[in-house]
Amino acid sequence: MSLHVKSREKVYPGSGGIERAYVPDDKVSWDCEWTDYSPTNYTAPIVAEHPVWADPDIMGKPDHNLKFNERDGNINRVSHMPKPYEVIDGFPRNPCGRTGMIGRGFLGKWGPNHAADPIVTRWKRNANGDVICNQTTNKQILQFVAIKRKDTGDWAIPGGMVDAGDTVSATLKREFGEEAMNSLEAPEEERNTIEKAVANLFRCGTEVYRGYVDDPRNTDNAWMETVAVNFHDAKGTSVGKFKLHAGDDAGDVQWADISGNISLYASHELFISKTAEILKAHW
Ligand code: RP5
Ligand code: MG
Ligand code: MG
Repeated sequence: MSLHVKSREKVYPGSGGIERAYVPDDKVSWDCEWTDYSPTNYTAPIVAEHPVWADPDIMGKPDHNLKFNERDGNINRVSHMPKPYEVIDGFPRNPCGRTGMIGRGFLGKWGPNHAADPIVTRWKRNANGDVICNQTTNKQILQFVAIKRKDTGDWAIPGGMVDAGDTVSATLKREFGEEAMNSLEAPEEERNTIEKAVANLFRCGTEVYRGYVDDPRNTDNAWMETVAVNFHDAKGTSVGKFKLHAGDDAGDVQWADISGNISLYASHELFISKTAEILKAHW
């Protein structure tokens, strides 16, 4: 992962204008000493209220009993990064460096907040069903299911948090069903057909990425990590033929053409570019 950028964006999303301290590129690394570093302390009120999906507040409580870098009950606090993250004075420290903010912002967990990202793809076809190639690269054009996030308005992969005790594979399926097919609101019979097709396609995926996400909600003490998996409907006869319905935290949904010009939420461009490379598609 190159230097995180979105994790340093000035205005913290959804906070009503809370600003991070400015962190220049050469001060991102914790190895660079910075005695005057004065990050903003922000934890969103909804997180501070300690809902079931969030940890308790450990600010001013260095003797807390959260177990970092290990499985803590049914919460996975182990990072996907190659090394365990540092814990300084009882606080986990962002493995990719400074963000200009301490606390948890909108993230529930101290340390890694685990997500899963389903990248569902099909080939772009014309009305006759023939696959379309890009005229310059002569490579087949890939499409993926993109949702428009309600929080930032960015187009994104329909990913979601791995709930405590849940598996990555269950999360991939659930989030795709909720955000892109709106299976929650579909009539029961239709829901069954959709769920069967999704379950079939999701039986065999290709892991595209595992690690840190440059998410605009990251802080020095809480950050997003994900496992992104590609499920490719090569013939376009499975999930590729269903009508998409945005649901949950998605405001809109579409089959989006994949190319190097695409602009997406967090590090999602990186995951999509890796998918295009694996499937030898146009980029
Ligand atoms: C990103 O946030 C992940 O890559 C995933 O797409 C998403 C999970 O958060 P929510 O969609 O649940 O807000 O960092
Ligand atoms: Mg969701
Ligand atoms: Mg989501």
